[in-house]
Amino acid sequence: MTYENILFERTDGIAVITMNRPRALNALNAATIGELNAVVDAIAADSSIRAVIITGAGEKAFVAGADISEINTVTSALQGTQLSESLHAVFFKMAELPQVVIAAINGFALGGGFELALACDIRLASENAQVGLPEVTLGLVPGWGGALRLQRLVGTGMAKYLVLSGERIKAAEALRLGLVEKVYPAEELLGAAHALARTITKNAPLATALAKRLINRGAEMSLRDAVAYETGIFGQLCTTADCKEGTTAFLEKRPAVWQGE
Ligand code: DAK
Repeated sequence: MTYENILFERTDGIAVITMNRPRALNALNAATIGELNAVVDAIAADSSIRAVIITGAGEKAFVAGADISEINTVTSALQGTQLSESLHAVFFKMAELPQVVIAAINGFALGGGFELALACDIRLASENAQVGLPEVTLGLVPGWGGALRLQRLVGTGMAKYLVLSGERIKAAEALRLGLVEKVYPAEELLGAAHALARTITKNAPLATALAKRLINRGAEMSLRDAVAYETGIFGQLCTTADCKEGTTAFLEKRPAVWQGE
């Protein structure tokens, strides 16, 4: 399947989603959101894909936000609500994927673009990247979960600082604040994302899928409930063929061969 605003490639178990509207710095219009939804569905249905990388076409932007010319035409609260819900649904589907989703932020990730990166599991950035939530400069609040994911990622004070100021944060500062996990020279970013994807996919597939789910669900629970949830997952993994294989391979001083069972 080909898409108008997204490039979607699969190689050696790693899928790369490239947001591809460079004339608008890859801004998210309704058509692109529909395509992203279809791509995420395709990934969910393809167990040969073990990891996902999301990046932006061109050298300037990951995604420069929602398409401002489209937002400008929204005339009713219902239309705005539907626009909001459309991407919420995609982001929750991404969270439910067993595959890790890595954002390779190769330039501006602003507004909806930063919200997309925040909905990914891990954020890597190029040295020229800039992130921010400038919605208040347009008379809006982040409408795709950005303020709330940011609050969970870096705390209430920093979330308020970033959302209320609308300030753009350069990569080095974003790293210091915990908005991104690693920063690389621009020409090394995609290679680093692939290397991280390969590192993760060398590990036991059920364990990595359930580790992602544990951290995602655990973030929504009290610590007491979260550790009870962890105990269930841990017990479940102890009975898998992969746990037997992983521990046996260690004792036999050989690499493990995973079955995903
Ligand atoms: N939408 C549409 N076009 C955009 C765009 C965007 N977000 N960002 C850039 N472009 C277009 C520019 O208009 C320009 O088009 P032409 O003039 O060449 O036709 C082209 O991309 C190149 O951009 P610039 O010429 O501006 O490039 P510069 O290097 O000078 O500046 C920049 C780069 C990223 C600093 C600048 O383009 C910029 O400030 N862009 C806008 C950033 C921004 O404010 N993004 C939107 C954040 S608000 C909602 C849910 C969510 C949202 C809204 C509603 N509902 C549920 C209703 C989310 C809102 C947001 O994302």
